[in-house]
Amino acid sequence: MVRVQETYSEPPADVFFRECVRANEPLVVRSAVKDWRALSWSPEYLRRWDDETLSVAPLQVRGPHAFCDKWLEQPSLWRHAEASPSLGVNARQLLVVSAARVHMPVRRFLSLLRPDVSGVSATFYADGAANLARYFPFLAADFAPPPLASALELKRADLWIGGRSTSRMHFDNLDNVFTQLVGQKEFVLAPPHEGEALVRGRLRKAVRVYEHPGIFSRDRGKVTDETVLNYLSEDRPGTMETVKVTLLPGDMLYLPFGWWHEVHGYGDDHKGGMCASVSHFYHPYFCRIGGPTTTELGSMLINPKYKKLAAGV
Ligand SMILES: O=C(O)CCC(=O)C(=O)O
Repeated sequence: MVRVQETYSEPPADVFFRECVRANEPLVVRSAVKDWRALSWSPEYLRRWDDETLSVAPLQVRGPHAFCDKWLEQPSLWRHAEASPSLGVNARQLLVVSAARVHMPVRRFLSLLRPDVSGVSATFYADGAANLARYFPFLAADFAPPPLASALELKRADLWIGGRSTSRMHFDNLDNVFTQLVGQKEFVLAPPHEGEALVRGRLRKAVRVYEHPGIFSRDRGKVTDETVLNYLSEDRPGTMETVKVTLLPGDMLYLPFGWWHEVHGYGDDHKGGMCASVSHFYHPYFCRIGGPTTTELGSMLINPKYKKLAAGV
């Protein structure tokens, strides 16, 4: 059975490294953060930066893929999808991205958080992708890297700001300390080995195009040359052993390298429907050999970057 340990006090960095990072075990620290200014973020607070431009992912708000960032589709639905893509690329499925990111001012982004209020049949998600440094530098002083992970080398912090959202099951080649700030997030988690047999070749990305207000077009979109190996080749089957963890504001989740995660975000009605989280991403303690054309998930090795640290324990 998959289990996630929970605690109410942040462990010291050496204990966290030994029991979680080196063991590749997730950890939930309830109410880990109490004094970050980010806990009081709201649409009113963000309106100070009304004219700043953001890059955000459009999400549908109706139908089977409502609020989903990605899903699978047969290539036959897409024009220009080659019948037999290159070796090791899954020929049966495309990984469809809800729509290419669009740019909009903070003011408009905030006004579209709640589709029931805006009347627009789309909502928008500021969904990571190194967005703190590029689009939200004005929020960087409102939180800080968590002390428990100080043995690891920080790569960057990403923000996840939107309303309702679902990030499809995938894994990242990073260690992640994820902190919930506003609203709730439900994580469906599975250890690295649970998904290995469900990855059958690289998935090719197909990206739709969004046009305001509320139009998502496959025909104007395209099948790209980008392929990925960190998504399942089918919808998450019931046989995949998972565990659910719900995070409330101030809760922290350590998401180790390679762990599968599907993430459902729910906005806080008292904060204009806003949901916000931050990931502190670290160079991972583990790694896999491979590159952008690898077609199978290799075994996990200790990242040579941490050789000294590994030798010292
Ligand atoms: O919060 C989300 O929607 C996705 C988070 C995620 O995938 C991550 O932190 O790696």
